Amino acid sequence: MNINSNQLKNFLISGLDILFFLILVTLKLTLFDKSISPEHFNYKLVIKPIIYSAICLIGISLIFKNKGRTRFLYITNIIISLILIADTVYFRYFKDVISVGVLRNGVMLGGVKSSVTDLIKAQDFLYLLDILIFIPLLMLYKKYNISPKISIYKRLASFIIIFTIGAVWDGLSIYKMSLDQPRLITTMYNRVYISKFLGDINFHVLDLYNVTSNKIASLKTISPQKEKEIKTYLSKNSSNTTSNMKNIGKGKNLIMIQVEALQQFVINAKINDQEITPNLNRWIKKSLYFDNFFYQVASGNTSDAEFLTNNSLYPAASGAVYYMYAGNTYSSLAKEMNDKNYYTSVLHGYSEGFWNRNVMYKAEKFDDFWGEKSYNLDETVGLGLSDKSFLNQSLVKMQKFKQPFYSFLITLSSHFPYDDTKGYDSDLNVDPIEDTLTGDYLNGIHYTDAQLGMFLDNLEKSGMLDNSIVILYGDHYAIPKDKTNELYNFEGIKNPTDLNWFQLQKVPMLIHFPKDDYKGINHSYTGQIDIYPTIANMFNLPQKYMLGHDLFNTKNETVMFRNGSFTDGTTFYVSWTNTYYDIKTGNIVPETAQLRNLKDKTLVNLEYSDDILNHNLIKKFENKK
Ligand code: GP9
Ligand code: MN
Repeated sequence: MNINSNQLKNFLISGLDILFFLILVTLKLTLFDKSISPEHFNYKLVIKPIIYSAICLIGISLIFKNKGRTRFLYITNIIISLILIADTVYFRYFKDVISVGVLRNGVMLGGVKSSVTDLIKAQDFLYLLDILIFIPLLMLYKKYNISPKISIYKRLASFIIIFTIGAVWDGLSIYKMSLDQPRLITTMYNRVYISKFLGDINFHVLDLYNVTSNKIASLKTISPQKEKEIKTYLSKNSSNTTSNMKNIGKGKNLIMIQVEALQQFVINAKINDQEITPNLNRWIKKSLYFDNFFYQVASGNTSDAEFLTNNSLYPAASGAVYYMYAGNTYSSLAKEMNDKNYYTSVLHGYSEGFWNRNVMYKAEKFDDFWGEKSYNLDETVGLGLSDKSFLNQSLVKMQKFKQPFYSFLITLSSHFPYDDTKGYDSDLNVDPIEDTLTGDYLNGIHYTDAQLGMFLDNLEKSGMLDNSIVILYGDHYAIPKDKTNELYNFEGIKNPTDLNWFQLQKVPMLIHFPKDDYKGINHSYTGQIDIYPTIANMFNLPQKYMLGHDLFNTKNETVMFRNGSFTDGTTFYVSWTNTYYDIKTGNIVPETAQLRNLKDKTLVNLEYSDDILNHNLIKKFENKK
């Protein structure tokens, strides 16, 4: 079919609005990506998903008649420009992009010390410059609007074809990222990364999709009977028959330290006759130490650990609570400590938006979140601000806090893949496992151990420990499953079973009391979910909606995991093989009625926890009071 030049000219003019939209939107989104990650920017990585997302929008525009199409593209272009300006300004302060959660929880720039006007720069409005191009184009277009009337059927057909092409290509880009970063798309733990590698439109579409699907899940009604059943279970679960250690924290500060990737196998362990964690070993001797304490995180990883210890509820089965349920009401540790006139804050020297923390901490009612912006980033070790500088600067902050306070500190430097050997400057001889992940990890945790020792010693010297209770624990494993053989070799475990693996999934947990009181070792099988009820008993806080147990007043040693596995201290149930192991002998044992009952109870606990989150039940329970 030969197209004469006149027809070609008409075709190009009639499609000018589409062409301009595609070029300008691609350019703006690419420039935005460069602005949020100048150091690692590679347009080749992001240009395709950006174009695919623009093609989807163009596909939608084809539904409209010509003038309507141009108007749709014009308005869409303005909206994209405004989103880019807002994300640019937000990124300038939070090093993050805006999400629905940020808007919903009002974590905008309101609390920003420097006013928003200081953050907006004239060049930000360059994103709107093309609108001026569009206006003349519109005039030209109206003048030469020679495009033939296109029937609704043809318009629908072109919408379906073009939108489908764009959506399939875009979907493949998103799927590829989900393979490279398995948890990222569902947990959205690093919004900047998604925006950087998929383009800002795709990020916001994914964010909207996640929020909408969570909203739909929560629309499923829950029967009043089920609500009552959960409420009754919760009140029974936290009723104590004894009152050991009750209210011993009255008027005292609470300092809770969550240590990045502190896995228990390093405690009191040596390599080449050197202690790996000499400082923690020393402080464990001055504290009450729980040597059968398990992490219970799921795909929310670090943020799940925080959620467990501050709310005593289970993490989400998939995705991250910190992202999916940041709009819920919680009876969190911070909220209940606030009600006791404590000053509550989180201290973590990393980007405020990572794991949606700045949004979630507002929901948990922390008075303040001292994030990366509140620290002098004078030294980097591992993922960001060094533990040494973070802890030294945090001590200075804490000495100014109104007392009594609850301070929740989260360390960072001992973060996977533990390869900052220069920063760790470790004196540990890890031969013959140097150049392995485990060898690198030992150097990393040896570094963090030294900083924790310095911090605790300084707290002691400052006299702050005379009136503070300190809880320190690890957030999750350090050696991932695909490197477990290194760990078995290090531990000298031959022919490992799932029981060996599970027994290695412990993290240290210590509680230090003034004057080193109550020190010793507690062998009870416990988990992160039990920390909050234990604190609640010590500080006389209400224990209303907790699924964990107060470790000083419970016989219950059941530790339940998100995947349905559990242990009662005698037997370990591994859900993925439906197998029971006797902990003492390591042998596989048959299911008994009691074990069956515990298996069912684990699933009930997980179900209740999911219902509490999906239906925002704490808000309902509080409103009915
Ligand atoms: C970042 C740090 C790491 O803030 O907490 O989180 P993780 O990758 O361990 O979940
Ligand atoms: Mn972590």
